Amino acid sequence: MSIENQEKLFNQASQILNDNTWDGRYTVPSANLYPYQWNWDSGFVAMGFAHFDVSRAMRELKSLFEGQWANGMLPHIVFHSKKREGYFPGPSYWESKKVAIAPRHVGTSGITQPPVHGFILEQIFNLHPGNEEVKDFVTAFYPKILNLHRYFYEYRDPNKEGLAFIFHPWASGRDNSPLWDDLVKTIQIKPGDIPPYKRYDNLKADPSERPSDKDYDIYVYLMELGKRHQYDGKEIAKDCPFLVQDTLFNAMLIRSNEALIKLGSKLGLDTKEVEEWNAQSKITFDQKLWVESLLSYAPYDLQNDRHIALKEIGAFTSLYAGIPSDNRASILNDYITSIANRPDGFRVMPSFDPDHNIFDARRYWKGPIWPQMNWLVHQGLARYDFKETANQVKSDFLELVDNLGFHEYFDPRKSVADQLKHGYGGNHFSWTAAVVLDFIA
Ligand code: 2M8
Repeated sequence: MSIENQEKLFNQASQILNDNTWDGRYTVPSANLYPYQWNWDSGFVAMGFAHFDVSRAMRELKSLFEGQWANGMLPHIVFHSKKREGYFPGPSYWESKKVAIAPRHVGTSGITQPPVHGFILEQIFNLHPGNEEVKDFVTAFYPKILNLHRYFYEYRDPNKEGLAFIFHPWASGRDNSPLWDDLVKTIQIKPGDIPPYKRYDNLKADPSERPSDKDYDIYVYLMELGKRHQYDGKEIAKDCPFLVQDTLFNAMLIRSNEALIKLGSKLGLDTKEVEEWNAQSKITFDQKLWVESLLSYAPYDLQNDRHIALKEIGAFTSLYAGIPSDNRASILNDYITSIANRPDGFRVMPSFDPDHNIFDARRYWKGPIWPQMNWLVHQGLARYDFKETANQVKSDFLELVDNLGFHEYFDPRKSVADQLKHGYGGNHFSWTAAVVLDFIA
């Protein structure tokens, strides 16, 4: 890509992040579709800001952690705005203020999202060597992330294996991924189990690119279950039908642990606890989640005691966390290369197995390319020195944004995407902008 083009994308991306910032304090993923502050979106946003306005980067994380609960849990949405912005479930749905350990001054959701904040903090720190303000910020912020990780090991790991469970598909960040299809089919919703509710997402984005109404019923069912247990992980573990040790979620935890260890040793902080967590987590992830017949890692369904053996993008983020041996890493790299070389012309990296009959190139987490996932996969491939594949993952993404705009997700089929001339879901999307900023900085 030419220097002029890179400059153009950099300027557009920074403009999007500035435009999506509300009250100068927090950035919404998309002003229309997601009008509050989201957990892992804001992690990527902070990394994007760190390239041109590090004060905003730090402010973004501070605002997000205003929503942190007393037990360390970081909710997936922080509702700084009390207005009903046309999003379901909005601030009043969760009833977080009825929970004694939730913040008093701001409403939040009761579920969490992939813990990216440790390595985001490391990115910000590394981008600003010698900046005393950044150093002070990182030192002050470190215990908040440590508390978050402690929460996962204490409340979300009933067998003390070193892997955290999630109890809602939204917590995986990959809402309607085919990973969850079979498991959610086991949940029978009876009349009266869920309250009436109204979706807005499928009015604002093309419904064929969004989760189905059936998916939403399950989301509400599981939120109701969480609410009944005051979102207490230990209680939820006892009777929730959806209890999953997810690949992406735990890879993010492990990579963020590693970041805390590295930052802690640079800043003279105590890293003993996080080192112990991480040593166990890395081993359990590699041993328990690898499925030889799939030649990949797969999430583990704790209630039914089985792997969810499907080829899906979360597994590939294990590379960024340094989990696989060189041999397993090569297997993962070969798979990505095979998709890039398909005769029917695919950009990498689709979020789900294109050869599976559930694959859907348009529908949300059932196949499209997602910006932040390409960033994570790129980092992992680079870590293992798979330079060519890493470059492909990066250039395919930048080409999509350059040709089609800053969308939420994209069609991986070259012929379709190039003819369509647009991406899917929301536009002027924050994490798309953030990833562009980091890739071309
Ligand atoms: C999507 O999820 C939200 C619920 O959290 C939704 O569909 O309403 C997911 O892509 C999630 O990973 C993302 O954080 C969120 C905001 O971009 O949107």
